[in-house]
Parts: sequence; structure tokens; C-alpha cells
Amino acid sequence: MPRLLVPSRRPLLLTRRSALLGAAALTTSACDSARPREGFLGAMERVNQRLQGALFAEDRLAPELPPEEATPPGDFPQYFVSESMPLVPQGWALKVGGLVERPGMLSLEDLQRLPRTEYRIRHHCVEGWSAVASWHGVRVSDVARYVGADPRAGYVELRSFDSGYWSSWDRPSAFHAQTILAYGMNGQPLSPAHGAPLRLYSAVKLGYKMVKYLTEVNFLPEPTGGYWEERGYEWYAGV
Ligand SMILES: Nc1nc2c(c(=O)[nH]1)N[C@H]1C(S)=C(S)[C@@H](COP(=O)(O)O)O[C@H]1N2
Ligand SMILES: [Mo]
Repeated sequence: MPRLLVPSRRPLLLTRRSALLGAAALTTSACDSARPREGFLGAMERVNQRLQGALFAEDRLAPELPPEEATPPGDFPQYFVSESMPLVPQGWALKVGGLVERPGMLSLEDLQRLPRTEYRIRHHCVEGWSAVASWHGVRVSDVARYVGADPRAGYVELRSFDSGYWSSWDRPSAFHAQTILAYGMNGQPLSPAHGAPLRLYSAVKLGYKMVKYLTEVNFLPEPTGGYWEERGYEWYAGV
């Protein structure tokens, strides 16, 4: 069972996307889906990926929100599948691999030396809640350039130390200007509840695509699945 801590005062926003994507999810608890498993990238998923991918505008930025819109930090829901708070493994560093010229381990300091990007936007969980915070970190596209990711790597896979949580993304979404490996939230270092030491954050996908507690990023020629994606949730999951 996924954990959703701090359930108080969470805004139940039924957005168009959650109405479309979350119908099944909303009838069950949390991100647990009653939707029959279609298998990863089944026929419907492929059609969906093509349609949504074709509609995706690489240069379109999600509107940034003013500080007044921020959800009080304690009210921002904290959501992870582990039974207890996932704690940072000793000697943590991010493993970067796949089709890259310079595979290897990047420490938090290495990542923090790369250009910093920060924005305040609204988060949309498929379950129906949304919340606003500012996030800072390094763009996936900047990391890709740093390690020399091959243009044939059309997909990016992200893995976590939280009960094997993971996801994979199409390259245009992963390389969007508002998709970052975040090491901070609301001007502070990431808290354990929100994915310390490093998580994915983005303006262009639903919450479950933003892998927290990162351990590994792989630039791959093929899409792989994901934790919720293998449990019936949509793979593309654009907002
Ligand atoms: N490792 C990991 N990442 C995860 C999850 C998780 O359970 N484990 N939950 C996802 C879901 S469903 C959402 S909505 C967001 C929640 O992020 P938050 O806890 O910072 O609000 O994280 C996503 N990333
Ligand atoms: Mo979510």
C-alpha cells in the first residue's frame, strides 16, 4: 500500500486529467488501480503515447506561480510506497548509465555544480490531489549533456531506493526545460519525505512519473515500464 502522509487539508482538485486518467484510481485507495493490466505499452498505450507525444510542445513552459500560491509546506502531501520512510543509503551517489559517453557515479556536489534551475508550479497526483511548491535542481538535459547522452537514447529510465520504485520517460518530456533532478524544495534541501537526496521533478507529467529517492538514471534506446505503469497506470501520463 502506498503511504500518503499528511492527509489533512489536501485540496481535492478534480482536474481534466485526473478525470480522464484517474477514474479507476479514484474508486480505489491511493494509487492502487482496479484497472485491468494491459501489459506495458500495450496497443492502447502505444496509440496514447503517439497522440500525446504528437501534442507535446517541447518549448511550452508551464505557468510559474507566485509565492502566495504555495501550499503551506506541512500540507504538501508526502507520498511513497515503502512501509517506512526511505532513508538515504550510506555513501549515496547517482549512477548514470545507458547510451552515454561518460557513465559513472555523480555525487550531490557534482550535480550541484551544474547549472541550477528553479520554478514554482502545481503538482498533480493521479489520485486527485494537487499542491504547489518551488523546486530547484539540475535539468535532466544538462545532466545528459554532461555525461554525453547519445541522440539514439530516446528514453530515460529512473530508479529509486524506495521499494524498487521506478519509471521511464520519453526523451522530449525528460529533456523539457522544466524537468529537473531536484535536490531542493521551497528553498531548502529535500526532506526525506519528499525524496531526499534527489528526485525527479517536472511540469509536464503526473506525480507518479516523478521518481523520488533516485539511485540510477539510464539513457536508453527503448522505453521500459514503471512501478505504477506495471499496475495499470498510463505510461505517458502527460499533464
Ligand atoms: N520513489 C518513489 N517516488 C515516487 C513515489 C513513490 O511512492 N516512491 N510516489 C509518486 C507519486 S504517486 C507522487 S504523487 C509523488 C509525490 O511526491 P511528494 O511525496 O513529494 O508529494 O511522488 C512520486 N514519486
Ligand atoms: Mo501520485
